[in-house]
Amino acid sequence: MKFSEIQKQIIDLVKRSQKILVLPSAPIDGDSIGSALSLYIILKKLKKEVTVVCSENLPDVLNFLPKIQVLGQKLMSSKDFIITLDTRRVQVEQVKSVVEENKFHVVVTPKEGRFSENDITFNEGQEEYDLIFTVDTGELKQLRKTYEENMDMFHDIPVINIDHHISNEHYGKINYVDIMSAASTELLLPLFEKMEEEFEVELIDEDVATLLLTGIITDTGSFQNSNTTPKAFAHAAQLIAYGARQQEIIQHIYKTKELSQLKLWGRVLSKIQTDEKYKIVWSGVTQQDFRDTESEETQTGDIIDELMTNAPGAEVVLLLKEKSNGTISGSVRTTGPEIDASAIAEMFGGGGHGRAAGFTIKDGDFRKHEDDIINKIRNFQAERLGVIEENNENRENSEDSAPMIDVEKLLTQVKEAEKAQKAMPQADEIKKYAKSTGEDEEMSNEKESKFQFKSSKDKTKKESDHSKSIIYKFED
Ligand SMILES: [Mn+2]
Repeated sequence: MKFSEIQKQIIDLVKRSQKILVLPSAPIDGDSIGSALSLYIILKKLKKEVTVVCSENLPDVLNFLPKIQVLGQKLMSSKDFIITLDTRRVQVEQVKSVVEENKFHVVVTPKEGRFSENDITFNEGQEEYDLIFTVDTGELKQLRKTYEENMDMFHDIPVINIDHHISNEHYGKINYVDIMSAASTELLLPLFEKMEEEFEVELIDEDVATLLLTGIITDTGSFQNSNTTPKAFAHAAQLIAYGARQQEIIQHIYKTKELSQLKLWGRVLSKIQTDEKYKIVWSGVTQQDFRDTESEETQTGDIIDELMTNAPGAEVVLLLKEKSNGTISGSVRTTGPEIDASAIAEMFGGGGHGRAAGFTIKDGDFRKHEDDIINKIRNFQAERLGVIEENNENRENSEDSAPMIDVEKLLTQVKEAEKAQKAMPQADEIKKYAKSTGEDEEMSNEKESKFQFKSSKDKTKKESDHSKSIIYKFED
């Protein structure tokens, strides 16, 4: 079936539905939540009741997204029995429950006035919805608890499945699935445009455009992954023309994280030590390092892998981390299947997999343990490599071969990246700048990307048609 026909079917079903449930896949990413929230805005504009639920936590970096506050974590389950009070007439002051033998009382205290029997309705959880949208969800299992706890609902209520995963199981009543799309939001854009025509209302605003662009940017790794098609670029350009706040997305999702990560990476590099003979590369981060670089303990997860890829000559890569709870944790990576990382971690009471493992040492005196740990790993390697122990002098002098890791080069890269990062105008400055340009300034959007650094409070009005050249007018 042609996509235009599927879109038509979706629109027909939306017309016939009033209470709509929108479900992004878990874990939440920019595409799943961008799809879900843009649908929320569109359906609200069409005067529908809309609920968005995901049982998993939202990553902090996505907190800036418009309408993020509507995301709920739990669906009223099909087993729930719901007593609903109509509060248009009388407001609720307090609710408590009293248990008696064979009776359970719900006591509702009104703010003012009195509740009557007519204010009460009874509902069973799932009967509420008449349409479900799943977005960016290859199989229903990916909805995790929302699916596990409400399986019946997915049989009883029509499902519209909007997705781009190659593994999509076509479980919907309508399956709007295109594996050639870089993101699910890419599929929503033409659907929303068709809805605009059909319902004869303007639906795609700057918030919707921002949400859709978020999906494309995150799923293509900011247009770096191999799934970045010409169509993805074209859709992104179209969304920017609709007023998508591209710089706001980049700023929140990539830039803020990157600077602290870069600094931490620089710190780890500056403390790198190597043992050429036993092919070990290691470094350590202390609490002081985390404070100095304004980074989080969790950010070392990427760092160990970064170390790995940059030390091809090493066999064992180790990162020691002093944790805030006073313990030391060690992450071990090995560069070949013949070196068992879990065996190394086991020497310190840990474990893991063949190529990646970890351990924790409770008494966290960092310096005291570091030498001891490295010596044990040297012995492990000595045994494995069958190397006859030479004296220390020989070991220190064996610097004629190429280094296992080129720290100098990497440090230069970090410095340059930090410089570039600092040269980037920050969102606050841009806001000020946009304000200082005055009320009546007009500019074309292709002229200067700086003006896309708008906070969500800054209003822009489109003065021309979407497809023609775009002129923005700033209001204060
Ligand atoms: Mn996706």
